[in-house]
Amino acid sequence: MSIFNTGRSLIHKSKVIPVFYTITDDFAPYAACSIASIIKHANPKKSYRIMILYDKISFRNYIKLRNLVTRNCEIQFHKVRHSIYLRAVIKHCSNKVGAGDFFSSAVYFYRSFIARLYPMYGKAVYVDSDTIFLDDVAKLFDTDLKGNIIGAVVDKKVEVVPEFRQYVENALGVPHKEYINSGVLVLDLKQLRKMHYLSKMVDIIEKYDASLVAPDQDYLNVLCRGKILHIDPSWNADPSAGIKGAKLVHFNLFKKPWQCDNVDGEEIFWDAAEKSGYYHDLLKKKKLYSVNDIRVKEAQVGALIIKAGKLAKVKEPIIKDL
Ligand SMILES: [Mn+2]
Repeated sequence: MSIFNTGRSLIHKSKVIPVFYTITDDFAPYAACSIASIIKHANPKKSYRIMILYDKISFRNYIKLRNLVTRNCEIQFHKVRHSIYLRAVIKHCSNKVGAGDFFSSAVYFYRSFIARLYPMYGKAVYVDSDTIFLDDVAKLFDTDLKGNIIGAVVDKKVEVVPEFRQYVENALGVPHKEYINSGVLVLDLKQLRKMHYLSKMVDIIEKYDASLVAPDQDYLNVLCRGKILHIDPSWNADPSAGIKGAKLVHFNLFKKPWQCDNVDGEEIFWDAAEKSGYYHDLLKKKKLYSVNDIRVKEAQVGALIIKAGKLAKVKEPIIKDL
């Protein structure tokens, strides 16, 4: 734990709802919007603990995030220290930089560290920073996992993009209707510890050093296959597939309301942004976001789809012998 903790731990551990974010400094404004949306829909009779796992964070961002604390919603910060596992992940990621990978930061892998870093919790929720809640996260936390290791929503992008679909089926050996998006997760931490999830994942990383499309998400799908509860899609609604009745909107991958206009659900984002402490920062940033930036991003997404298409041509799954 770091000096950044709020220091008030009035909330009893067994009753608290732990919600994890994993960020690097750039993600702080979006995480703040998501956290503001949790607070907006929080049940006053319940207690929430937002855990922010980070690699680096500026003092300004720390103060701004910390300012979101309320009576029943505390915020804790945790700088993830280097361990043998993290070193392996960082080494793997550094090999991939420049290969057109979106997910070349070790921070994307931090969600895989939660079970190991927090032996005091049996269950937790993980959410990406590019999400906005429209309902109480406690309801998501209360999902009965029915003996499964994780609860998550089937990935819409895989359904929609043929290259992604072929990639998960051929390269990962996961039926596309089973492949989940890892942006919203209900985690059975006890089971993740019991199966030694982190060391298993690191073993695979070291053994194959594979260049995948969405590494941490792909590993989660492969390692937990058959033990994943598919939860209601309204808990991870993708604007490109419609957000009617959504309990959580996930501005995943393609279009972000803080970069482009006319994104489905943008008013939901800006509404949360107003309470995040970053409203003016975000508006300013959006104005500076150029047509060229949008083109670069589209080219990156295009490259990722091409990569998926290439990897889909393999004769057998890349990762075998789990
Ligand atoms: Mn996301």
